[in-house]
Amino acid sequence: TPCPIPRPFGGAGPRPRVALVRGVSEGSFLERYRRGAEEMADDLGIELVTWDARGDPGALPDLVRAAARGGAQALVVDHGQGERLRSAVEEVLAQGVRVVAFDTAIDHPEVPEVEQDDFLIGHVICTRLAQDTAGRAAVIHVTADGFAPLARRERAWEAHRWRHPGLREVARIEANAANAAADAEARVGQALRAHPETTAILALWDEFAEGAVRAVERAGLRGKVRVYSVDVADRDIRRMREPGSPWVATAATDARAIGRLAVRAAAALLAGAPVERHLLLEPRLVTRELLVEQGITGMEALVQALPSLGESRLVWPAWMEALLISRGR
Ligand code: SR1
Repeated sequence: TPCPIPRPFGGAGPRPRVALVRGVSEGSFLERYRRGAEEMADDLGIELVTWDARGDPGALPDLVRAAARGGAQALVVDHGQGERLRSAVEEVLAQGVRVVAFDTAIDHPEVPEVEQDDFLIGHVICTRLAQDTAGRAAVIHVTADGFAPLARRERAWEAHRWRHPGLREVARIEANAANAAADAEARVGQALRAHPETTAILALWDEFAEGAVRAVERAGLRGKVRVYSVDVADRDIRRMREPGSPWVATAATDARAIGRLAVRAAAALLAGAPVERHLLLEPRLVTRELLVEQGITGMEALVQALPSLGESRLVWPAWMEALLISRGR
């Protein structure tokens, strides 16, 4: 029997409208997230509109309200600060608007949260750092304040420092999320001058890693300081593959899969389908060695080599697959 496609999908009416309300949009990883969300919306016949706070968490609550006033039936909100956002989210929920969070701890029973399993991401990259250095390293740690994924990754770093007392944090940098790579480059450069004993940099966002790599190269420290990071994108792969690159490993999911999952979760809520509260994507370790040895030059080849980075199996109700088939996708 054919699978019925629920309203507001598949009928003759106007396309359902979903808003991507972005706290942070800077960098290759989050650009790939946007493209993934757009593709999934297109596949499902959703009109996707974007609102962008450009790294200013204070602007996000008003954008949530504006997106609802603009007619969005569901929102995907990323990189907000839960306590600052909660009342705006509760207001729009009360108006019947559905909400999905990505990298935002809203902590509301009606709001599913998409996450890259950030404790695990932190664990995976810190394990590699500890293994490569036999548990002894002088580490510059680059993060930013006020972002749930970074706070979770940092917890893993704290646990690893407890586990390996020889991992010493010589500097903790809180870089500016609105100007991430350039700010990280400048501040890592200063930290390298202040701490010439540094042997590793732990950068909890690939934008910070990009800045850290430039700082290491500028300081002529290739071969002495290694960079460990989170996230992967085409630009990162190119950087990691450069001869003698200090960027040796990153722990990541594919941002495209995140964008696609977030939009499917919004679509499922719109159709009245249940969605799990915590939608966790599985991260993988990507090493420079793997990229060079397997000749991987971009994200599509990386996903082929590590298929668990590809499309998530989460939130695929039967009607959604039927809808895609009916739309020739
Ligand atoms: C400012 S938070 C940056 C992080 O958000 C995305 O989840 C990426 O993983 C990035 O590391």
